[in-house]
Amino acid sequence: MAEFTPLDVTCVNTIRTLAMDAVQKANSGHPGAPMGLAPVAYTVWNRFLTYDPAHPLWPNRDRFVLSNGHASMLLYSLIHLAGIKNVDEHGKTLDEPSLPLEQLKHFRQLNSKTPGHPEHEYTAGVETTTGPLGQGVGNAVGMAIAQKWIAGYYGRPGFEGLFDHRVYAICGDGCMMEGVASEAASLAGHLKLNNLTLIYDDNTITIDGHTDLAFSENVAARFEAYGWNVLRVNDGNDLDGMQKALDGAKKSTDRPTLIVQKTLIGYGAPNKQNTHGAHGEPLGPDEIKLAKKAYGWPEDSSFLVPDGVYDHFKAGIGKRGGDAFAAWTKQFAEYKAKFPEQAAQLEAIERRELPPGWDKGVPVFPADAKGLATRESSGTVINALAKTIPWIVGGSADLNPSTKTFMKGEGTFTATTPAGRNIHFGVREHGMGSIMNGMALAGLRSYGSGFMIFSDYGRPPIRLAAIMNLPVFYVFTHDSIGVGEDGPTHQPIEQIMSLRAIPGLIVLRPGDANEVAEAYKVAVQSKHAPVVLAMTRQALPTLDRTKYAPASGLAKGGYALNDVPKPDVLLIATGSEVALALDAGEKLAAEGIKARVVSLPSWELFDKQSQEYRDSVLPPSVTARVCVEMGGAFGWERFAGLTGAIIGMRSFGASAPLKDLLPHFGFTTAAVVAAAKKQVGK
Ligand SMILES: Cc1ncc(C[n+]2csc(CCOP(=O)(O)OP(=O)(O)O)c2C)c(N)n1
Ligand SMILES: [Mg+2]
Repeated sequence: MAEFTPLDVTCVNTIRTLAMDAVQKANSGHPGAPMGLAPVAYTVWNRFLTYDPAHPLWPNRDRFVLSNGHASMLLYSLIHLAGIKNVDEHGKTLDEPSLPLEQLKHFRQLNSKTPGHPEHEYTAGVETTTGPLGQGVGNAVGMAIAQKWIAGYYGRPGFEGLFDHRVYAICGDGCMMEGVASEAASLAGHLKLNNLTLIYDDNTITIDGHTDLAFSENVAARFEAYGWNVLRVNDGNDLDGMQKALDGAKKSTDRPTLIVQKTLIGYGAPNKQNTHGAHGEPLGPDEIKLAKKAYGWPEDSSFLVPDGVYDHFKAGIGKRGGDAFAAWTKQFAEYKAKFPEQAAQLEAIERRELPPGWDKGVPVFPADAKGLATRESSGTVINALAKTIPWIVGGSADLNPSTKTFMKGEGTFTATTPAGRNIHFGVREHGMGSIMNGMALAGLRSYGSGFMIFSDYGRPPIRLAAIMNLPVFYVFTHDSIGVGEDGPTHQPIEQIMSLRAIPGLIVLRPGDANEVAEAYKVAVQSKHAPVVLAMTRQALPTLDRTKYAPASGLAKGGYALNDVPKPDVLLIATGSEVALALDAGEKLAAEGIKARVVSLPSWELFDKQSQEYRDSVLPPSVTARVCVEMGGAFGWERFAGLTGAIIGMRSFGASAPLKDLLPHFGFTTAAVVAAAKKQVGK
């Protein structure tokens, strides 16, 4: 092993001082963790990470995840020193640095490329958006799963080197306390993801003070119990020890590795190191001077990168990554010649495109008054798409028999069958979402399913998928009090509306089997937005589309189902309530009241249409309106207006057969008819 030299230590101290100086200049941020973690992060980057700074989106690059995102200056310093190139919004690499020194000087400022917490797609070199503690651990597990799957599915003898990257992640005490990290780590151990190395910054300090205030478990023993290979480095400056541990991680054949890395938060700052005072505020000019003195650094310097540092990164990560990229490019050309179809698919994955003919198997469902649950038609559609889009990979949080999202004949992803496309996430909604994000960051069309009520258990990664513009999709079934006997704990009320409140997330609540098919088309064609598909437990009629407008109207978010040019009243419904509204519309027609029935499966897609289109569907002059959705009424004022009626839920549900719940909570044709008549003054 190559000896560490004083230049290596200079590189480490450059990372430390850049972090200190940037936080001080911004007068905001977290200097302590970067100062403690600089040696191990440096060792990972300059000695292990196979990453070509000139090609930041190279698919076989090793991934580096900073789960303790508050330590963002650690990552920004590394991106700067490694000379990672910038990437434009189309994924084209530019001949300019991602983070010139100037950007470090604008840490945390408006429009700088160095926001408070790392933001994926915003700063080249940032693999995932972190800050909500624990998420990075889940993302890293997802990336490790994606690597295994891609190698399993696309790997061919002699071409193993095309798909052999590793995932490195750093996390802190906070991540280790968060449940999401435990969920993901438990699954990672079960799946024997030996391509994953997690470095735990065991500095025993969090915001409130010493971890003994709230955290006294043996983390190493916990991870051993999860089935991880656990290694320890007891000194935060022991570069040789780090190198040994990281080598050990690479040698693990059947387990992911946790390196329990002891560090001192704020290392070198004499009055603040090893205290929570170093966590989340600038050190102050005096303390910075003292720390620089301790490093043997010019005390009055600021943003100093000593001679030789850039070159040392060039000779380390730059050379290793550049050579690997060149070898990979050559080998990929050979692969492409031998396996053109697979190579084309891999290229489509990178561009988030779909294969030709992806929609040819999507079924059209015949009209059927008895109909079927949308979770059932959903199962049919996802299975059709699974045949044409091989990189749809996902599963449920232990609810396959209920959510119907198992892809038949596509195998199960396990340590020994890594080409399997069904993932058993276990009862881990939060971990599932975080893992899905990691998989999507690697280009896979990841999905997860569960009960709508438990979307709350996995909400943080849904929000992060929206922040990162990741096209994951969720299939949340049992989407209303239609759940029936399971009662209020299982009946979603506010969930659908609260998902609509997440910016950028597309929520779709299809009203019959053909709207389900159209909803899936939207979901898989989405390139930059996550999608939630809300599906019923109970059967819904499949509408006769010779009588009503085609289901393709779903893509516009909302459309008129019946042809009523000058309506007296608008009946606006989603999902299972569309049939109810149509029924009410017919009763009203018999009484001479012209009701236009509008299916509004997606507020977000409807919002994207022109004012003209929206007004044509919901004419502003028609203020007599009834909105019907078997979810929380809160928010429907937006379409009902000040005087319209809202038939929704204003309490929790109840445990009873659905046939009794519907009249009890007012979801009947008679109730809709009565509300509409009141609206038109009859
Ligand atoms: C889910 C979540 N909860 C709370 C926070 C606020 N927060 C940021 S850092 C931190 C303490 C983290 O401690 P640790 O990971 O040990 O970081 P260190 O102090 O060692 O840098 C907290 C509570 C957060 N970012 N995410
Ligand atoms: Mg800590």
